[in-house]
Amino acid sequence: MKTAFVMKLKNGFAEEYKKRHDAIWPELAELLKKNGVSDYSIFLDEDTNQLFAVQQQTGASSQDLGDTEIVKKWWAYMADIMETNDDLSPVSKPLKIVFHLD
Ligand code: RM4
Repeated sequence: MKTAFVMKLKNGFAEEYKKRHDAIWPELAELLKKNGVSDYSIFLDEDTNQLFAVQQQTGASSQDLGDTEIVKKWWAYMADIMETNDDLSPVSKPLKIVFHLD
């Protein structure tokens, strides 16, 4: 199942965001894949700093893995450049699919 959600980057951190994701922690990548997340991309609207994430998931979404230590650590690591909730999880909103062409 393909799902999508939005998050928010703090202004001026586009380069840093990409740099950190280019060097995503292997253990996080492994956890995502082990939990059925694949074909996972995040796009940035440079005018609004909105992050648009899209992924294939067979089970939990990447955002549902926040109870694992590695995701909590990653979210804390990213918190200085993203809009977060009090628990440092990224503010994220799931999106409704309205069109798909195979
Ligand atoms: C994002 C955000 C998401 C995580 C990806 C890898 O910035 O932290 O929750 O799944 O990185």
